[in-house]
Amino acid sequence: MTITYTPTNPVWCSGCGHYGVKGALERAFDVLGIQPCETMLLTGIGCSGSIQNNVNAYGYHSMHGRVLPTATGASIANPDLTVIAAGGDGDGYAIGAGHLVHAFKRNANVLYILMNNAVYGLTKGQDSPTSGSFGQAIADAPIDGIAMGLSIPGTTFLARGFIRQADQLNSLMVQALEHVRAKKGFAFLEVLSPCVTYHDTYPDWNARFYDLDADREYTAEDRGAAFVKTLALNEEGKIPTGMIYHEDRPCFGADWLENDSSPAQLSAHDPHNHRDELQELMGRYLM
Ligand SMILES: Cc1ncc(C[n+]2csc(CCOP(=O)(O)OP(=O)(O)O)c2C)c(N)n1
Repeated sequence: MTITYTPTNPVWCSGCGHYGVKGALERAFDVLGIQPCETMLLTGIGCSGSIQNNVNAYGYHSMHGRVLPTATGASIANPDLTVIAAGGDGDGYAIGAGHLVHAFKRNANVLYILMNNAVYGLTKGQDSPTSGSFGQAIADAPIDGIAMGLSIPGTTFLARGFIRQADQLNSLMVQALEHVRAKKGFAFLEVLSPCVTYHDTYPDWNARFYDLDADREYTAEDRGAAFVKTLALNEEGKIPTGMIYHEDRPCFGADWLENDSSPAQLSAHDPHNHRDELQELMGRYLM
């Protein structure tokens, strides 16, 4: 039987930054020769989350804020998959913030693309945890996901792209996918992806982004220096983009992957080994 899959057209508004994220991801698949059959894209809920409908890969639309534990599970269950999680700033920095902290700490082999538009787009324009970053007169201070990641010793890949800086974004996407393909763990790529309908941050972000890749004095291999630089730029009202920090460390579960006993350990959790219990359990809820 031949299975054909035709991705549908995105439902995003004309001018939405999320088109740029989708384009960069698909271009990176091409550059690295990554096939749909070896790739899984999981998302949260939001305009950002709907990227899952439109990229040719295995997909799973998770609950709002819950994409990271779901993606971690997929990556552990099938280490051969290239697992990508995606969602918005509401998804990752508000309801899912606790999961993000633990994903940073755990270093499971997942690429997480956080599409930051500084607004709740799908629910039509409420303030998000990053809304303050455009200088609105609101009481909350904005969350900086990169600074948060730098403060957690387990992080191995922290980068920020801007869809107006397409070459840099394409390069960061390739580097992030290479990180997970090499089983180095959690790659966090925040993308500044403006929402032209409810909160057009293009002018503000155009004026404030600071390309760290172009700063010859900067090295992305020193966590302390990265932290100092990020906070100093934030103080000046700048938003650092580029490769901000990376480190080589084995991913969560790397010892299982290298250890011959790993298939036995994993098969103990194989649902097929528990078919009867599973059916009995499902029966209880399907009455
Ligand atoms: C548990 C739960 N709480 C709240 C919602 C409502 N909700 C759906 S999307 C969303 C926020 C979307 O904003 P963001 O994650 O930033 O993504 P965007 O739409 O801006 O891309 C909210 C609050 C929900 N679907 N589920």
